[in-house]
Amino acid sequence: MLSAYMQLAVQQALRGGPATYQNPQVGAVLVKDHRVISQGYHHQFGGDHAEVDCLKRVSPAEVRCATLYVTLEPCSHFGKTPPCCRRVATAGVKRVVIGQLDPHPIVAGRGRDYLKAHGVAVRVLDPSIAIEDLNRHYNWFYRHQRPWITLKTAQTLDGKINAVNGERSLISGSASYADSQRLRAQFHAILIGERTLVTDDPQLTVRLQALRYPPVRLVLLNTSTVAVNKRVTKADGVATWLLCRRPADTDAPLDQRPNVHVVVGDWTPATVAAFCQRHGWQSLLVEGGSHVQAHFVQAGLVEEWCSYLSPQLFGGGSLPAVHDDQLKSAPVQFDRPTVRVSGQDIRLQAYRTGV
Ligand code: AOF
Ligand code: ZN
Repeated sequence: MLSAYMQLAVQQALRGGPATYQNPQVGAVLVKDHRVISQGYHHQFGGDHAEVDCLKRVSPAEVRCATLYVTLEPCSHFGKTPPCCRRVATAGVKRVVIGQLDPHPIVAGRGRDYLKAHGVAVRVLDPSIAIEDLNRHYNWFYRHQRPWITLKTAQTLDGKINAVNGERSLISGSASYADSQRLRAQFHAILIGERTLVTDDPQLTVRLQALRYPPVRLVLLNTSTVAVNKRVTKADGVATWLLCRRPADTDAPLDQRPNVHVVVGDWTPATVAAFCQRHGWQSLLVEGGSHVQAHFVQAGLVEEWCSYLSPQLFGGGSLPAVHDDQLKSAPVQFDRPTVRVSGQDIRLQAYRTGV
């Protein structure tokens, strides 16, 4: 169980939300004589870190001999801001309770060590305490050197994603639409394949909230030609990367669109993950279709499953959410399911066993 103070720090951290982008969500609470004297959080990428936000709200005299509860190890590097561990130690904080160590190689225990070396009492919470959920994607990215990958489907009870092969079908309802928009907002990148591009012509944008760092759009294609008239390549200010297996005869129509990038390569789930890693995209939401989903599952590169199940059946002829021809028998197990009603639909979410 988290202490009440650490729970408060977590609440603070959550206020940062997607605005912290590639930085973690971090919250801090300063306590003296059993009283909370300040709270703060990391508001946005490039902004003050949580400790600084918290410390700047109280007088230097008050800070002396206080205890700081911070959800993440104070940083030890000169980045966009000076190191927090130094700021905390020089402010005279007596004790620091740390929610989790920072897996970023630039910190990785150095913040804790600095504090200890400068006479601050430090306690790091046991990793089994669920504080790590706060920055699941960030933690995964730095521990595994690849993005956290979630597979999302909107499907019928018989596992279908469209009624007629090659035609777009409306499957989930408005509550699930809103929910999937919130899901998208948590990711750095969204991926679809060519068939989904052609059948659905999706925008792949987050439209229900304003985001400073909207997820980039990735599309797996044979050549870029098919994307020229699609909505993902419109100049809407969101970056789109067309991951093509072959060069097109010409990319001229796309050259005029500054947000569109064409990259020809040998694209597999592993090379897509490596591409995301190189760009610092810590999380990838795979949104279809049937073949792309199957390839990612088969490759063992799906950490999380999220399905909106519409209580209807489409029956024969149509494509399943995950194309079974591509799957060897029982390739992946998921567990820890969460199920809830989402308007007319059922939302099912689970994690790959062992994640
Ligand atoms: C903290 N408190 O609130 C955050 C931390 O680019 P910079 O300079 O902002 O540094 C980003 C790194 O600093 C980030 O990857 C993580 O290691 C740490 N973030 N640290 O003590 C904070 N946001
Ligand atoms: Zn910091």
